[in-house]
Parts: sequence; C-alpha cells; structure tokens
Amino acid sequence: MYGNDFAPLLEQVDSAERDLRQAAGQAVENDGDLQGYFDAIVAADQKVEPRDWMPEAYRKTLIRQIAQHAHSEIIGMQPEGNWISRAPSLKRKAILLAKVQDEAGHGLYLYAAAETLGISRQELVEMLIEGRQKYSSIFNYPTLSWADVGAIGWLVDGAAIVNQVPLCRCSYGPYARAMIRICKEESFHQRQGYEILYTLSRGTPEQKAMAQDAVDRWWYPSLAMFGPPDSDSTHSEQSMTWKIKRFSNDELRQRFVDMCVQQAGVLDLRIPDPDLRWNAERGAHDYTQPDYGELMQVIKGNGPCNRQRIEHRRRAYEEGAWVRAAAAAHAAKKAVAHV
Ligand code: BYC
Repeated sequence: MYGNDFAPLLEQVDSAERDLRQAAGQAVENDGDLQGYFDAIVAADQKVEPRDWMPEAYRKTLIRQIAQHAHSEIIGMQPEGNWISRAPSLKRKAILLAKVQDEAGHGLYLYAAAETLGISRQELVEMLIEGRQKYSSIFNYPTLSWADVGAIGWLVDGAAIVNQVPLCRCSYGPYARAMIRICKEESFHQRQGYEILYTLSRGTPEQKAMAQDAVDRWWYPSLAMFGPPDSDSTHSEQSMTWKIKRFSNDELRQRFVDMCVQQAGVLDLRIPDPDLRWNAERGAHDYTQPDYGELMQVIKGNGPCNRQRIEHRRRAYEEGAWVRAAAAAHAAKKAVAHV
C-alpha cells in the first residue's frame, strides 16, 4: 500500500511461527545435566519453556526486557490517547481508538509472558511507577499536532516492528509466541500512521508542513529507540549468546534507516539528516547518529514528559484499585461456586 510494503517482514513473522510450531515436536537429549540441557535447547534453536530449568541470569534478563517492553506498550497509550478526542474525523477516531486498545492488549500479552518467569503483574506495575523499571525512551516526547499520530505510526511503530520481528525467534517460548501476535498487529499500526502522513503530505501546504514538522521531531528519538550504540550496550553480547536478541542495536538501527529512506520518498517527506546518503561500498545508508547523551537523560527520567507519564500511570493504577478488587472478589466467588 502506498509504497510501504511490509510483506518481507510479515513473511519473517510467518516463518518464525512455522518454526515455533515445528520446535514443539522436536526433542533435545536430556541426560540430567541442567545447564547442558539448557545450552542444547538454545543451540538447537528450540524453545526454553517455563517448566524448564534456566540460569538465574537468563530469567532476570528476560524479566527486565519483557517488563520494559510491556511497560512501553502501556505508557505508549498516553501520547496517542492524547489525540483520540481531537481526531479530525469519526473514521480517524475509530482507527486510533482501536490502535490504542491494541497497545493495551500487547501490554497484557507481555505481562502474561513475564509472569511465566515467576513474577507477578502487580510487582511489575509497582516497579514501573516507583521508577525501578524502565520503559521506552520514545514515549517521553510530547504529541503536539495530529501529524504526530502519523509520525508515531510510521516511525515509532516502524522501528518497533524492525526491533520486534527478530524477537519472534527469541529462545524463550512465551515471549516468542507473544511477539508473533504483536508483530502481526503492529504492521497495521505502522500502515495507519503512514497513511495519515501520506494524506497530509498531499493536502494543503499547511498540512504538508505539519507532517514535515512531525517527522523532523520524531526522527532522531525513533533512531534512539534501538538503544545505545553496540560499543556501549551492556546486555547485547550476553542476550545474543542466549538468542534472546538476534541482532545488535546498531544492526537493527541501520535496517530501519534503509527501510525509511525509500518510504520517505513515496511520502514526499524529508528525513531531517543532511548527511544521509547511500554508501555503495557498505550497501547501506550512512546517516547521523541520534544524540545518545539525550537518550541517557531521557532514560534517567529527565525527558520532556517522564514525570507526567508516570504520574498519569500511577493515578490510573490507584483509581483502578476498586476494579481489580471487585474482579478478584468475583473470581473468588465463582471458584467457590464451582467446587
Ligand atoms: N529506552 O544494553 P542495552 C513499542 C536501556 S516501543 C529506554 O542495549 P538491551 C511500542 C536498557 O534497558 C519499544 N531504555 O539493553 C510501539 C538497559 O538498561 P538496564 C519497546 C533503554 O536490553 C508503539 C540500558 O539502556 N520495545 O513496543 O540489550 C506503540 C543499556 O541498553 C532504551 C521493546 O522494549 C530505550 N530506547 O537492548 C506502543 C523491545 N534502549 O535495564 C509500543 C524489547 C536501551 O540495564 N526490548 N535502554 O538498566 C529490546 O529489544 C531491548 O531491550 C532494547 C535494549 C533494544 C530496547
């Protein structure tokens, strides 16, 4: 559609799903050596499941990454939610509403995957609102115009897909399965944003300027989503050995830039990087790196909207306490009725 063809990425998701099903039917030899069995499962591209023994550090890394990912989905509802009541038409409102609801669903799949590692959702949410666990830097930037909803879809969801498609092959079964479903839905999100920008870009000069302004503000924060450069990434090496991560932060960032260049051409919008050019020798685009000093500041809680985002989440959590209590009481009554 309109030149943002995601077919190759979705084919990778389908092929990861096929491999996942096949993995379920294959056995890895188990002679009682727990570490040896774990290593053999990872080496054979099989899946580690919740019932399997796993190194404590592997479990901790997964909880950290899956929780950060779940929190990102939930906090990510805020910048876009800001525009639901101001969407320019009923159709746009309905689409955005569905998209934001999907993010809530993604958060739920991911919290459920994290819970299989022996931590409760309540603990995870408390760690988020107490600032003990992170969420993606990208959601600490404000959404200033309707075109930002387009730029988030095109760039932020686009970056999320590039990062997440390889996670469909993650060595931990519940995370890989959640990612397959999420990636299929995420491709629709990317298309809705792309289509908003495509429409604005072909609208009035003011609309086109609004689209360009949004792309100018979201480009570098989107590049920063992939994390620090490989030389400063503390977890990449170990996570790649465990096949949680399949590609490094810089490899995925490069893949994203190369994908966006062609799409920006179709959108007739400019990527705000005067040094962006094709490098025939590398077979990839050279580009300006995002400001990693800024990324570290945002990660530490000093981005433009960090406080507002956490405060909003804390309020929603506290105000929703009675709903959780009522649901738990209802479930307990039903359980008694079924005894
Ligand atoms: N923001 O060693 P590194 C989405 C932290 S959006 C905040 O490279 P790792 C969505 C990192 O946690 C995106 N923190 O770490 C889209 C680590 O800190 P700790 C959510 C960041 O884990 C639309 C430290 O920096 N996606 O889904 O190997 C709408 C060193 O980094 C960031 C995911 O979470 C950042 N940008 O690699 C709604 C995908 N970058 O824990 C929602 C899953 C780095 O040592 N996650 N840090 O204190 C991943 O793929 C990886 O965790 C990352 C980082 C590539 C993000």
